[in-house]
Amino acid sequence: MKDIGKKGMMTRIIHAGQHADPATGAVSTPIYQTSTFAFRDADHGAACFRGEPGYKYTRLGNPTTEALEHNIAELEHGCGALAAASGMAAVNMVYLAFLGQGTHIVATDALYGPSRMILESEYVRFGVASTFVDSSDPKNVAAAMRPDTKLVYLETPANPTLKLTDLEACAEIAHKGGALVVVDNTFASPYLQNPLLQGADIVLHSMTKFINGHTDVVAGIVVAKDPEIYARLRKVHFNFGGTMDPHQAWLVLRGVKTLGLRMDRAQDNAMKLGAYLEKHPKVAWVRYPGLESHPQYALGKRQMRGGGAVLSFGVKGGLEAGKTVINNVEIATLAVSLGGVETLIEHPASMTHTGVPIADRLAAGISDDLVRLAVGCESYEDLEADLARVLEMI
Ligand code: LCS
Repeated sequence: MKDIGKKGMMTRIIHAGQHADPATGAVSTPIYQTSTFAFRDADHGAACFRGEPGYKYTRLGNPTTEALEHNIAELEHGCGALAAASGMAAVNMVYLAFLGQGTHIVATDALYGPSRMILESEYVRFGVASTFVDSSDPKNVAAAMRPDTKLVYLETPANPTLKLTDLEACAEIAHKGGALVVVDNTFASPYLQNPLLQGADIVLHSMTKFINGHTDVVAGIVVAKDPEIYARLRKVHFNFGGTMDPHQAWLVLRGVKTLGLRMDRAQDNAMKLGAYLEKHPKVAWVRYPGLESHPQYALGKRQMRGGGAVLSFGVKGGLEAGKTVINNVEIATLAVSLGGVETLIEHPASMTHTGVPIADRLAAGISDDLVRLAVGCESYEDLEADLARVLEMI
């Protein structure tokens, strides 16, 4: 493997964890589409199962999937990564590895809907208690800590409020209380933020979003900071079985190579659109970490390398007027998800976050009028003209 640890970000994205295929010299990692691997003899099989290097069975490791895991582990500055069938499989890998009867988790209140719902509706059946707080103020995290708190689970920027959480401050609080810090880094991607360098112990992604970037794969990954955490996650992951298929891994590997190019472009579009919307007379409010109007602009500057490519806004006239926007845009597509090359628009209160009880949703800042715009890589003028046209319809 090439030593690219100290190289520039674009070089690292393209080369991290990659090497020409040892069997053929293929530069693009081949898709090892096999469920199992032949052993040379009985002793070789036994050695592989004892933990010596060698592939055994695709759920327990596959060269294509590992090429992706090595890439993301390197980009996130972790010791190892585990690719998962979906972002939710990644979230559950972490919950299952560290939560159980009599344990407690403190989490950001504005999490992606199902990451929160599954704690409230399923893990509670197994004796896991959860407290959701506005983690944008670390004091709220400190106040929620209990002697049985095992995880502090943070999403920053949060979906869809774009609130930021101070990772260093929260990591200090969590570690003092004996808990591990997990960060869902989906919105920033490793291109813009590296939580493991800011005190986190585990970072995870829905790779369905920016890492893959082409709206054609559902996938997730978990990266561990140290080998002990990695070993615990690995054991749970391999036995619960939410692992990644080699073909899926290959698609994501192809997507990640352009992460920096796509992110630069989408972020530039998002910044310009945010500034445009902020000045528009029909727009009530805009939330985007790259704008000075964001209440945590200074924190974003410190902890991220850019504001990302998702923004939320409300129009004057509330939900009904917002629906006029959502229903009439032509370049932006009305669809959930984000992080692809195409711009998507959605209404979290009735779509991605509909399962969160109304009072909790409102308390987390996910208002009825919130429209989420996941900005893509189109020509900026077309995106602005599209919004300008529909805003005139209100
Ligand atoms: N974490 C975050 C921050 C997410 O936004 C999502 C999906 C997940 C985890 C789960 O990942 P998945 O299993 O879907 O790969 N977010 C979605 C969204 O905002 N719209 O549609 C899906």
